[in-house]
Amino acid sequence: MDPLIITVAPVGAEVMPEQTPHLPVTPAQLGETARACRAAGASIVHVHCRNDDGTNTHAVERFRQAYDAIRAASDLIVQFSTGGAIGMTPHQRAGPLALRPEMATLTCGTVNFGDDIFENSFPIMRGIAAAMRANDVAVELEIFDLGHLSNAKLLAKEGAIELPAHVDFVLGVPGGLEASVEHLVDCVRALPAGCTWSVAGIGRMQLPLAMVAIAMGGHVRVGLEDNLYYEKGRLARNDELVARVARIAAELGRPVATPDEARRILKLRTAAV
Ligand code: KMH
Ligand code: ZN
Repeated sequence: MDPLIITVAPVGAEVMPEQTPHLPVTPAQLGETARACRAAGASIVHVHCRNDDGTNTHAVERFRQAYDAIRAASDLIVQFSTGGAIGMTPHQRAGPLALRPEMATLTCGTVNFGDDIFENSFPIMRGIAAAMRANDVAVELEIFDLGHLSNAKLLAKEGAIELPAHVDFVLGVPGGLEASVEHLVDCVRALPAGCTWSVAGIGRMQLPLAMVAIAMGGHVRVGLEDNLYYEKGRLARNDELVARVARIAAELGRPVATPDEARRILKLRTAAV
C-alpha cells in the first residue's frame, strides 16, 4: 500500500464560528492551521474561505490571501473547493481557479443537502471542469452518492475530465449516500480502474470510515468541515483530528505521506520526477 494521504478540510461552508472556537476564519488562521496540520501528518489542505465576520466568500482576493498564508506556513498541497457554499453561482465557484492551485474539487452531481439543493448539473460540471483544464489544476472528484461516479464516467467519455483521477467519497451528508462501511465498499468497487480514493465521513462516522480506508488502502479526509467533535461532547481542533488518524495508521503499518510523496502518488504536475 502507498503511504496514507491525509487531507484536512479545516473550515467548510456550513459550520459557523458560533459552533466552535476552533474554526479558521482569517487567512492568518488558515495558515496557522496548515502549519499545525502539516506537523500532525496532513499532506493536503482543502480550502474554503470566510470573511472576517465568518460569512462565506469565494472572492478571488480572499483565496489569494489564504493561499499565500498557507504557502508561507507549510508545503501542503493546496486544494481549492469549487463547491463553495449553497447559493453561490458556478462563476463564483470557479473564480479562484485562476490562481492555479495544485488541486481543486469537482462535485459530480446534484445532491440534496439538508433542506437545500447542492446544484451540479452537467453544464455546471462541464464549466468548472473546463476552468480546471484551462488553469492546469488537478481534479479531485467529490462523490456524495453512488450515481455521481456514473456521472464522472460520462464526463470522462465526453472529454470533460480525465480518468483515472483522485476521488473523494463524502458519505453521510443528509440527502447523500449514508456513511457506512458497506456503502464505502460499494463505492470503492464501482471506481474506474486506476483511481486513487479517500473517504470523508460526516459527523461521528469520520473516524470509523477513516480506519476502514486505512485498512483498505485508501486515503482519508478529516477536519471541521465534516465533523466538529473529537469525541462525544468535546469539540475538536483540526490538527488533533489529523494526529489521531496518523497515530492509528502508524499502528496499522501505514505511515503518512509527506506532501511530496502525495504529489507523486497523485501524479500532480508539481511532483518532482
Ligand atoms: N459546501 C458544500 C455545498 C466542495 O468543497 O467541493 C460543497 C462542498 C464541496 O463543500
Ligand atoms: Zn468543501
